[in-house]
Amino acid sequence: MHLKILEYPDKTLREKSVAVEKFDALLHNMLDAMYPLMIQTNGIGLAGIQVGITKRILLLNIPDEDGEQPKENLIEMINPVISNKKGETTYQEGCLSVPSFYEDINRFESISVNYQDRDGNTTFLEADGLLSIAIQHEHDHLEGILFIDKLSSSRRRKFEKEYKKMLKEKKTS
Ligand code: Y12
Ligand code: CO
Repeated sequence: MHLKILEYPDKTLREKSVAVEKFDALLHNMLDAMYPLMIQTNGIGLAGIQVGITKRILLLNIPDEDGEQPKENLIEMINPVISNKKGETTYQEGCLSVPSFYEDINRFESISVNYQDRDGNTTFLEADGLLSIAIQHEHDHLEGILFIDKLSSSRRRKFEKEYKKMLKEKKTS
């Protein structure tokens, strides 16, 4: 399965992803194809919609203390539901679908997540720190929300200007 990361302002990124009902070989193939793409592009999180798959699936692989991302640390979440949102934290976020742009974003500090694994088994996770931020960022993708939507209107205008310029330069280079 050949996948490509969709980049803003691709309209597909605005679609709402649908719940997974079949935990079959097709789902496994999609997850297996997303993982190497996330690692090759230096990602730590990737949602299905970012590669044009409108299903409620996401991958997370938070770097360890040595900056490594061993595959055993990979978390696959199917149909995640976030609850128990507590506290507030700010982190400079980036997104593979919004290349070369990083901005401070406010999120909940800690969350709980109910989700299914690739075989449909129900799982529960309590998260804080970078994992909590990454889950919230990726979960937003499932709703068609990008981190740039959370910017103040003045920061958003600045972003749109800079991003347009970057796309223009990319085109002519
Ligand atoms: C904290 C904040 C945000 C997340 C969501 C997951 N975000 C990413 O995985 C972002 C990856 C990223 C990688 C880049 O590097 C390359 O594309 C090679 C990058 O650099 C450029 O676009 C030039 C930007 C973002 C989780 C936790
Ligand atoms: Co993203």
